[in-house]
Amino acid sequence: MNKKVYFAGSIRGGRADAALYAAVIAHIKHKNTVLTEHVGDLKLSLLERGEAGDRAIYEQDTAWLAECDLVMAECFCPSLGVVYELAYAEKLNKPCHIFYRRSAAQLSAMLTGDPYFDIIPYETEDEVFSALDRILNEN
Ligand code: 6K6
Repeated sequence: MNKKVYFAGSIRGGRADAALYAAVIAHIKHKNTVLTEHVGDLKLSLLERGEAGDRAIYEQDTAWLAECDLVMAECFCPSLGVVYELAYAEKLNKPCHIFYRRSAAQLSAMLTGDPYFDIIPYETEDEVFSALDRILNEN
């Protein structure tokens, strides 16, 4: 089944992993829909505000969180926006899958301590893709 995926990744929190976001988004898009493609935009600068202001970004992103079937978040770069989105999605009872690079990132206890979240440690991009396929093929 084609699922609507809300992919969350750092923007103002830092773009060190932007190429990974782009690869993950391209992978998901083979068979599913990604509502938040801009997160993988490699040309996006840290100060980018887009054509819309912050209020419009908030309105659009919370509408997409309400519309999506599931949330996938990459948490290598600590991002206030991503953590906000995860808490918001939990309130909406959306399934939330959190990826983080085992050797490079320490997740907040507020994420790892919350049994609602599916936490997926990885080391290689291939591990990310197989976990994504498993999740997207469920149900
Ligand atoms: C225009 C083109 C690309 O980005 C823009 C403008 N900025 C944003 N547009 C849409 N969503 C955003 C934007 N800035 C942050 N977000 C949301 O917050 C995304 O869904 C990310 O998952 C998350 C990143 O938060 P920060 O705190 O790292 O910026």
